[in-house]
Amino acid sequence: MSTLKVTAFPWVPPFAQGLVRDLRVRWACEEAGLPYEQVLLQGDDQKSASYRAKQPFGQVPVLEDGDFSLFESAAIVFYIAEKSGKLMPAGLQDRARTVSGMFAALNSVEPHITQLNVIDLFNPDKEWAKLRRPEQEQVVRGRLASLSTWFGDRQYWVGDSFTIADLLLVTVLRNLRHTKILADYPNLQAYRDRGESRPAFQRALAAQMANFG
Ligand SMILES: N[C@@H](CCC(=O)N[C@@H](CS)C(=O)NCC(=O)O)C(=O)O
Repeated sequence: MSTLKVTAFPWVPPFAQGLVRDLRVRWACEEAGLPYEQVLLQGDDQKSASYRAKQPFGQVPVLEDGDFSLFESAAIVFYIAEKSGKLMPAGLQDRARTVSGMFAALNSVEPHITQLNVIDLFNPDKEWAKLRRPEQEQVVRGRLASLSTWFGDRQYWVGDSFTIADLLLVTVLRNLRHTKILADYPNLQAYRDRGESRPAFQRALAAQMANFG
């Protein structure tokens, strides 16, 4: 059996360190007990035709499993769950709930947080960003309030088992770390903390951060 390989960056700016999406893949591998190696992109690797053939947008992560390669971090963690038989519950309906959680994380929550981060991290001094920020924070808060109400006192998205829905949603919520917003939704903050305190997450984070010196 070949060792899985995941692409990553040798350096990113401090605001992105610990958030780059290869973290999701590392975390899934650690949870599933599948060994992996990282492949650091150097120089213009991102722009090369051979890399673009594997990732059309020149981004990380790409997973390679022997001759097979896959892009999109959510598809990759789904593949790792399928391959390992872990991180997904048994049963049609619980599996469907897990997929629902994956889409909720990436389609209903992450885009709004991304918009806030476009303002806070990439354009903090721009006039348009200052004008837009209060409303964008309200949009994020609206999503978190709805999610918090629905989530209630759950431990994880589906029952008591950690799944790839949790893995994705925790990494999405981490993207608010430069703000104090999550503190206003204690059950979501506790959920994020629960995810981050998992030993597999800590190993994954340490492996990504080790690249940044
Ligand atoms: N939807 C993609 C997004 C991948 C993505 O945004 N990767 C970022 C790092 S987190 C990247 O490679 N950025 C560098 C670039 O776009 O040039 C996924 O989930 O895999």
